[in-house]
Order: sequence, then structure tokens, then C-alpha cells
Amino acid sequence: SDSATPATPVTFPPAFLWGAATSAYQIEGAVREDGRTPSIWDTFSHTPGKTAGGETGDIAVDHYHRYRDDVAMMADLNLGAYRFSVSWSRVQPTGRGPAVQRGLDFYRKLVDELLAKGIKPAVTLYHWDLPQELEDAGGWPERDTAYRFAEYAAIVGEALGDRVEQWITLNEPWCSAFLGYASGVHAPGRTDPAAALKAAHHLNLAHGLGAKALRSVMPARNQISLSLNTSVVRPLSPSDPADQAAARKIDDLSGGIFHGPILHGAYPETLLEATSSLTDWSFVLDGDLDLIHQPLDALGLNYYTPTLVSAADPDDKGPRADGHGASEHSPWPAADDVAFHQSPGEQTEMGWSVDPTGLHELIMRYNREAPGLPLYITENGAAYDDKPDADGTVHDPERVAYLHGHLSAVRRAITDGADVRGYYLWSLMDNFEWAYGYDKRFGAVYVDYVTQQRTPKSSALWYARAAKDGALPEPEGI
Ligand code: PNW
Repeated sequence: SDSATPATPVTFPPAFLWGAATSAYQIEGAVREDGRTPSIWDTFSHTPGKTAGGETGDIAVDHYHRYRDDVAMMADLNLGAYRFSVSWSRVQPTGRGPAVQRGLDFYRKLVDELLAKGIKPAVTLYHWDLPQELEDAGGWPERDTAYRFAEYAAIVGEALGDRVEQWITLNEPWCSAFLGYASGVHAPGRTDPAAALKAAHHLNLAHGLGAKALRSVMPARNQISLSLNTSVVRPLSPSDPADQAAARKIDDLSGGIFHGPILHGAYPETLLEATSSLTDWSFVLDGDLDLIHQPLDALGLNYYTPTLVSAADPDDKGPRADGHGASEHSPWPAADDVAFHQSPGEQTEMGWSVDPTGLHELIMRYNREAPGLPLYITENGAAYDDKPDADGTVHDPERVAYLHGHLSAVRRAITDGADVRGYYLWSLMDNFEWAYGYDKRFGAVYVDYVTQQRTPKSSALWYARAAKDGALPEPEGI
């Protein structure tokens, strides 16, 4: 900074967790090793036309073989916590039946390596990689999938519950339901909005049954949560009632559809009405809402960018620019009357606008929605077009600015009374960005996909300083 008096450093509570996140299919590779069978993401990525350049997670960043070095790197970066996911089909190849020990052993070794370095593991049970056999039996629109998930949760909870305290049942059920079954840009690539609504309910049920199963097999000290990516929805004209109604509809379809039953034991009435042309919700059986409404120990929030909407011009039936990938099929059921707009400001490589005020707003919203419930930011980060310099170093000042802005927003929310316990940067390292393949780099650590060499970008060094000091360095300080 060019002022004579240094800016007051943005400092965090001493117990604040400085973490980074990944997911199994995006980093592990080794897809056919030690008994693992295909998940819907193996099938989808191997289907021509589904991912950029036909890229797959077959090798990814080879974390399955390099986990020891990767954990050592995390320790070098002063990480206090690491969030990873378990590949269901490594543990239960057909999605049912007894566990494969070799599959569980990988996660046990990973966790022990983390604990030896003083890094707290946070386990996500489901980050989108449903065993293919369960999709063949109907997938998430099929009720049985929720019961299969609970069985799998008990297996992993039993295996790792003595050494992992942080548990996340589902990652972003919105993406599983609506990108997977409505727009079809994610696996399994179906485009049936009514099935997507059923999938959302069965994901909620899976969360509830899974949370119950975890409780029954794990020490009481462990924390059970899930990670939601509910949108921060803003009306284009804040005082226009039609735009406000559009924003409420999208808020129900991204937030209320999950936090309604999970936090309050009910779906929003407005959601049931808005979707009545597609379904009568008769798949919600007696007792389901009680099962879904399990006590939680924390809530994970994933945030990237806000969503800007207006009432649609009824004559305009063109494709919707909603930042959720290229498909003629909308991920938003029964929302033809809503138009999506590019949010103002600078954009990342994903075309997502950079807006830290949205993260503050999101935290304060859940502070009201779930008073007293500890919150974690379980994902936040940005893709930029990173390239090594001639000397091999990688400079990503945009990502440093993004992280500084968003962590400052987290700090403001804490000052404003929110109980935010930690932050997981998405992502530890560059990886398989789903339908976008390897082109979009979210990592704080650069990965050369030819040599698999890892190089911390300047953002990783900046974040390592923040984690060490419990305070944000000036963005230009690295
Ligand atoms: C999240 N959207 O995905 C996931 O949890 C990560 O696995 C992923 O790599 C990361 O964010 C970056 O994309 C999302 O279309 C994918 O709104 C798509 C959307 C949101 C989150």
C-alpha cells in the first residue's frame, strides 16, 4: 500500500481453520485399481461430447499414488485442515454389499498421514461419483439410492470415525440433482426436470439417513454437516415486484429445496406451488421430513458468485445465460419465466463475476436461517489462466486478490456475529474441472499435467502466510 500508515491487518480468531478442498474423482486417478469400479463420472466422461476435449478423470493428478507427497506439500503450506471426498465405488464397488478393504485402506492411510502432520481431515462422503450400478438401477430419482447411501455412510463412518471429526454427507446436492438430471451437463447427463426434483428429495433423504447412520457408528464428539451451494440470488431491478418474485423462485429452487427440509423439516410452500405443473411431490412419504430434519453440528457453505435474475420477457424463449454450462435444457425446473443475467464486474475464467459481498450476504443469511449453528466455508475460489514463467514460478495476482477479498468478507461476517469456524480454499491444486476438463485451473498449486509436477502459485504462498499468521497479508505482499 502507498499510504504511510500501514493498513490494520485483517486478523482471524485463533481457532479459525485454514483449509483447502478437493474431491475424489477430480484428483485421484487410479480408476481401475484395488477393486474400484466405474462411477457415473467415469461413464459420463468417457461418453463422446460430454466433457471438453473428451477429458476424463482416469489419471487426473494421480493423487492416489502421490498422496504422501501431497500431504507433505499441504504441511509446507501451513494448512490446518484438508477436505477430501471418498470414492463410493472404491469402497463399495457395486454400491451395495460388503466393503472392499483395499479401498478403505487408501483413505485410512491418507487420514493417518494428515494427522501425523497436524492437519485436520474433513471427509465428504458424496462428491457426485455415484456407483454406475446404482444409476443403472434408477439413480437419485430412485428412492432406494438414499438407503444405499446410508449403508455406505455407516461403512466409512465405522472405518474412519475414530480419527476423523469433520463429516460432510453430501457436497452440493443442487449440482447432483439439477446439473445431473435436468440440464444434463453433469453425470449422469439426464434432462428430465421432474426426475431432477425427485432426485433432490432423495438426496435430502440420503443426507438424513446418512447422518443418522453416522451418528450410530461414530463417537459423539464428531461433527456432522453437509455442504450446500445455495445461490445468493439478486433481482435485476431490486424494487420491481416481478424481478423479486423471480429471485424468490430461484432462491427456493437452489436453497429452500434443501435447507427447508434439512434445517426446518418442510419444503417451502412457494416451491411446491411453483413446481406443481411438473410433480405433485407424492414421492415425499410420511415420515420423510422427520428423517431429513436431523440435528446438525455445522453447516458447510460453498460460494463462488451471485446469481442475477429478472422476470423473463414471455416472448423470449432463447437459451438462458445462467453460467451453468452449455445446454438447451435449463437446470431450473418450472422457471421459464425467469431470465438470468451476467452479474456486473470482473470475471474469472469460468465467466463467474467476482463479488465478495455475496459471500458476506450468504453467511449472514444462514446465520439467520440456522441461529447458533457453526458455519464453515467448505469451498471458495476461482479459475484463472495460470501459466508458469520462464523460471518455473507461477504468478496469479488475480487469485490472491480474489482470496483476499473473500476472506475479508468472511472476517466481516464474523465481526457481524456469524459463527464461521473455518475456510476451505477450492482447490488445493489444479484438477479435473468436470465438464470443463483440465482447462479450468482452480488450484492454489499449479499442476503440470504432463509431469504431474506440483508448483505452489503465489496465491498458495500468500495463503500459507495467512494460515501461519491467522491474518491476511496485503494482497501485494507476496
Ligand atoms: C463446485 N454451477 O462445483 C464443486 O463442488 C467442485 O467440485 C468444483 O470443482 C467447483 O465448484 C468449481 O466449479 C460447481 O454451475 C459446479 O453453479 C457448477 C456450479 C457450481 C459449483
